[in-house]
Amino acid sequence: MGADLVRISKFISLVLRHEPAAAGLELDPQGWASVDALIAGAGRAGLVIDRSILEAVMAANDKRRFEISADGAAIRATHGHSVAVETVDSPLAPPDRLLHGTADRFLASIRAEGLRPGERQFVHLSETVEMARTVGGRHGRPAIIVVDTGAMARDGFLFYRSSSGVWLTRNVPPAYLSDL
Ligand code: HQG
Repeated sequence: MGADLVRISKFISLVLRHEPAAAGLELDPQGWASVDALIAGAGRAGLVIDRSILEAVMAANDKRRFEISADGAAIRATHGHSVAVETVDSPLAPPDRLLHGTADRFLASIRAEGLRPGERQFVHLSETVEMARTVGGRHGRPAIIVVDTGAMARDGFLFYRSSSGVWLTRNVPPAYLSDL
């Protein structure tokens, strides 16, 4: 992705996940915002975008971070929210295990406390080692933790899969964690 598209993608992530007011937007309860309002708000913030640029950002996105509604009028982030919106549908049975990518300096605390969502609404879990390593590498030297999602599901924890393919759950107690 070119530098401009990355800047635009980061701005859209910021407003659709964390700070809609930064673009003068309001999110509906499911996290949707008006595409026209987003384009106008980005312009006021100094980022000139239009629908074709928006489509280029979405196409260049390795992770499908955003989705556009069927009628083309609304856009929302698929994962990563700190604002409380209901972007997930029904809970889904997870695979037997999933992975969490983190930085090695967090491991001691994670083993003691479990995985917490921090600023976000959910703990984010990955299906592949490759994805977990990428997620963890954003924070430092990557480390990968195995989550016994099968046991969690049997114990009543709920899981959701975002349309970006990221698994989401509210928290993971330490008993369900092990090393890769
Ligand atoms: C860590 C990106 C200490 C956790 C990614 C993580 C993802 C703890 C950090 C999505 C802890 C939070 C989310 C504990 C968790 N003690 N550290 N008890 N529990 N942590 O960024 O999962 O590219 O909020 O391991 O790909 O890294 O933006 O979460 O390292 O899907 O589309 O606290 O964001 O997506 O960091 O990333 P984050 P995350 P995008």
